Amino acid sequence: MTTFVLATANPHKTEEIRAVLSELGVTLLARPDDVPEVEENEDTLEGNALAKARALVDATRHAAIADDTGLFVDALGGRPGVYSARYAGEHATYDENVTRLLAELSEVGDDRRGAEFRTVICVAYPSGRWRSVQGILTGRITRERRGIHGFGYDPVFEPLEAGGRTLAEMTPPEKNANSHRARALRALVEELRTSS
Ligand code: ITT
Repeated sequence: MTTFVLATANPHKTEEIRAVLSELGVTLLARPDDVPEVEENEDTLEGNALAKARALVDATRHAAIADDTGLFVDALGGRPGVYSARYAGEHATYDENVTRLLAELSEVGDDRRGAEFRTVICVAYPSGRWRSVQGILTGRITRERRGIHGFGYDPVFEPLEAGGRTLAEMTPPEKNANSHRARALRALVEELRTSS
């Protein structure tokens, strides 16, 4: 299996991707520091993931993989979705985004707080060929933050099969065993096995 450059600039995502892929036998090269961050201007996760992967292919001439993730909340018609990083404003912190989410859902009943994380992983090659795969984790948004692990919306996201714990109440290996990102990464490895 090929070696890939990892396109994400997010250290939390990098750690999770490395942990899952090392178990699956894929080697990753670090993202060179001098590659500028890509503007995420597309209106789909796949469009953004492809733009991020292609930028790294152009900069390194190596095959690259990129992740784009969003939180899709049922009661908000799928928002913040592709715009999850800037839900509370252009340079919003994780904490500000979570505060806005809890505020928007404050009047929403316990039976209507469904949501899902979707991760699209894109692999792009110097030849111009590319592929994408998706991983989905279904759950609900809690009424308050719980847990100290993970990042982003993890403290308020309770996966359906997690026995009432949020993702932030799971250790990194527990999150990585079944998360949206882990599911997408496993699909990627399957795709690489069958297409090579
Ligand atoms: P790169 O584009 O450099 O990969 P990013 O932080 O911009 O990093 P995304 O656009 O994919 O990443 O992610 C959008 C937001 O979704 C991110 O800022 C987090 O708030 C949230 N997010 C992504 N993955 C998450 C996860 O596993 N758990 C909780 N929140 C997550």
